[in-house]
Amino acid sequence: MTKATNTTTANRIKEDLIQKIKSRQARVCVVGLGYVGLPFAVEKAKVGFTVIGIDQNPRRAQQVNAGISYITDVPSSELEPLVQKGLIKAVTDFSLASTADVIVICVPTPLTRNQVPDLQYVISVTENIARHLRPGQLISLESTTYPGTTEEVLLPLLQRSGLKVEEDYFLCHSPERVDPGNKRYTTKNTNKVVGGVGPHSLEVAQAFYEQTIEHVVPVSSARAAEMVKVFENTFRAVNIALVNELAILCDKMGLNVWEVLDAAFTKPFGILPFYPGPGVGGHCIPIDPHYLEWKAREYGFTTRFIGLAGEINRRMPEFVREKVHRTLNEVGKAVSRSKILFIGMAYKKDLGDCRESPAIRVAELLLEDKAEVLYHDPHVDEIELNGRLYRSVPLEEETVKGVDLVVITTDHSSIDYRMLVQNAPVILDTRNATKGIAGREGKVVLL
Ligand code: SAJ
Repeated sequence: MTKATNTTTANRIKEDLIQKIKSRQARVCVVGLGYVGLPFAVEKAKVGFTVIGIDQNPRRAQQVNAGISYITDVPSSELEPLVQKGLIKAVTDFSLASTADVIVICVPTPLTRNQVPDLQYVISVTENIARHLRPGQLISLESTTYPGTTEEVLLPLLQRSGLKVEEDYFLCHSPERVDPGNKRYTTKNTNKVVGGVGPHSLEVAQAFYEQTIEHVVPVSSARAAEMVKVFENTFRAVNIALVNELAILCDKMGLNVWEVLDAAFTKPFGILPFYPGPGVGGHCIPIDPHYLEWKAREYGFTTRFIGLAGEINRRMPEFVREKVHRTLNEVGKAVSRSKILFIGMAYKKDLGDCRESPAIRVAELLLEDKAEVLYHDPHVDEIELNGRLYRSVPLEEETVKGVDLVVITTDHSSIDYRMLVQNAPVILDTRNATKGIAGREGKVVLL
């Protein structure tokens, strides 16, 4: 075929796909039905797209097909009717991938044990997609990753199909921006950045995302879109590390870091609120910046802020452990003969997610110091600490009175902090969750 024919064909393929997308006739495949993929699938189905979800976990597929949501931000009452109408179906294999016009990849991008990007899930999914790739498809990578992944890893795998990107199929990166538990900003109203491997891919991707997201932000390439997201999470990691370092310094100087920060954040411009804590959890902030750190080394560049922020944030559980020892010493008790009640095991408030949770790290360190540990977390029924299973205890006055120390590690909204302050012998509050509770003076030690 001559180039001209190719161009004509390519344009027709692109126009046909855009038409299918705009008429909502396009079939959407979401790979990875986690905290990103499931809300995304629901948003697309709500506007009329038929969505096939692919998840390697058969239990997740069963739950989705039964209309049962396992993601806090997706009520089953929203999922179930869409499944009933046949707008969402979950499977565990890729046999239906070729029936999809748009395939969105929302699988995890963790780190290996030695802090190196682990793209095994992205690679295995892309290899499966390549086996089912056909003309007229848009492939979008949403997983957070280093700049270059879409063009350097996905594209060569997809090219194995013999199809040509920008002519037969289209490829983009559109980073997920999900803040788990955020009721104000959802998949629908969070601005979405999109970058294509070429202008045709960008055009198709923009048309797709504009169907359900209020504001789509095009950038010049997939690499730029990848950089946007790792920068966003690096920005958070560095600023959290800054206030964590300040907390350690204020502790040494006998200053109340929470008072200092609250006053600093009264400045109406040029500052953004971040607060110290027992460390940084979740599957994003402790991990994503190291994707950029790793890639920068390829250019002979050391991203010192990222390394330093990670070091400070990872050190916070040790700092809390040391403060527990000091707090108990103040009342003449040794950790090794103390009973400590943890309030919260999840990595952040009002969620049950414990991935990379600093609360777990603190509890395990104190178990190593021979403390007796129990915990209450309304969102976490049971947890493994140093290889042993613990169950959340009911939060009762007798329990609180019966321990030597209460450590607040996650500031869940539903906790009765007043009861804690009234009944606990002493509290180490790493989240300032007892702020404004009468009688906390002399009872509550702040991070
Ligand atoms: N944390 C602090 N101090 C702060 C803010 C957070 O100690 O001032 C801690 C939290 O307790 C938690 C950890 O940092 O343990 C991460 O919290 P997070 O809310 O920054 O991170 P995620 O993983 O729940 O969600 C983030 C998104 N959060 C926000 O933008 C508020 C965003 O960075 C990403 O869209 C998302 O990860 C992602 O998927 O990348």
